[in-house]
Amino acid sequence: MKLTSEQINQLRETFKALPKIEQKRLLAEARRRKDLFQSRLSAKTNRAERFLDEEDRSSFQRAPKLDVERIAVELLAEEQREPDSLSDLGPIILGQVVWVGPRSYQIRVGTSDNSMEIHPALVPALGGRLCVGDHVRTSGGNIVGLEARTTLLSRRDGQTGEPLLIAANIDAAVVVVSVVAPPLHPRIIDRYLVAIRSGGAEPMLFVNKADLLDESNRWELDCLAAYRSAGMPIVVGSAERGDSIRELRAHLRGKTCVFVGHSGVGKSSLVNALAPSIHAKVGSVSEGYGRGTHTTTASSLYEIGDEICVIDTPGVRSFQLDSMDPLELASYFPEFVGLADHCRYRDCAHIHEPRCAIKAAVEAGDIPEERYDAYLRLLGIE
Ligand SMILES: Nc1nc2c(ncn2[C@@H]2O[C@H](COP(=O)(O)OP(=O)(O)OP(=O)(O)O)[C@@H](O)[C@H]2O)c(=O)[nH]1
Ligand SMILES: [Mg+2]
Ligand SMILES: [Zn+2]
Repeated sequence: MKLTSEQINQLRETFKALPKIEQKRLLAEARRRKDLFQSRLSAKTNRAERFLDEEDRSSFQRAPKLDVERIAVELLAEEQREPDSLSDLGPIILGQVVWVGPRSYQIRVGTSDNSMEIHPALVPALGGRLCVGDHVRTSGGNIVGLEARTTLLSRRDGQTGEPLLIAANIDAAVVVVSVVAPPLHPRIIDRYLVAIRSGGAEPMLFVNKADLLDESNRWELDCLAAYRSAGMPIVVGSAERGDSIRELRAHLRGKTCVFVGHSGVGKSSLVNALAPSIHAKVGSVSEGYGRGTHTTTASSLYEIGDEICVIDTPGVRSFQLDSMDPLELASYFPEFVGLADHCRYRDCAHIHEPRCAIKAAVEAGDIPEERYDAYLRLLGIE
């Protein structure tokens, strides 16, 4: 694709306005393309060298210098591309991805009862890279472009290291946990909190299955207080008994939100509690380990009234973050943000540095120790 310098400048501006996590996704894909191009080029050079004289060889080796950011910007252009010949395809109609299955995307066009199914092979530049919540341009039964994402939630594939997209254009992400069956795992909340903030959405915690709380396990909720100080609203309730469902709805009013968390914590049950007409499939929890049985297998977007859209997602076994440096990580800890200006060093990583305002605040009890420990743990320092 040939781009004018004006288009490149405009795309650079769009790129800068994207959520950090979306910029990282494009840069990672650009790096992958650059490596692929360079390994192909060096294979070609090796093959050709045998037949080249000295002068030709040096010109061959003067391969173009590839700038990863420039490739990322071109990728963005590719994803947002308008078809070359609009007249062949018909008018452009905007739609939203409401379901991503293994072999097709479901796109809602206009109103909720008007949707169409599209095979990923018909999405040339985007194949496999769309997620629920994406706003797309469609034409003649094809997806012909992707609107720039305002927010994005993604995680890292534990095996390939590639980003796995969870939901786009969400205002809020609700981390659903339960105290009993499955048991509470606060560490996953730390990771979700960072991923949600780096994707530009507001985080919230819903502690489900409050009906199973009693004197023997209520103390487990104590560790959640630290998240309140991290600016995360917390609602304790029960999808089964209907506790705090009204409060949850009030938090979500007017927003598009995604429910995330371990399998079996009750994400789909919460969707049903908020909107009984939806009938999202609900599974069971295994007797022995209290683990979920991975009932929801694909993400779906539901409209539930009060201008609320909810995206129900499959439960995860684990949640891995993209690697990030201390300065970026600290920026997702709101309790650190104002204070970090008072550290002695501007680029203080708040680990071993002298006169660190964050460490002083932890010692004074102004920042909960759990939050500082979470920060170190996420940096790989135990
Ligand atoms: N006691 C109790 N059980 C609940 C509550 N909410 C959900 N459950 C039960 O928890 C089990 C799992 O619920 P789901 O809604 O399928 O959980 P999920 O988070 O959607 O699970 P995945 O789709 O596998 O990720 C079901 O047996 C529900 O009946 C609750 O508030 N209290
Ligand atoms: Mg489910
Ligand atoms: Zn510091």
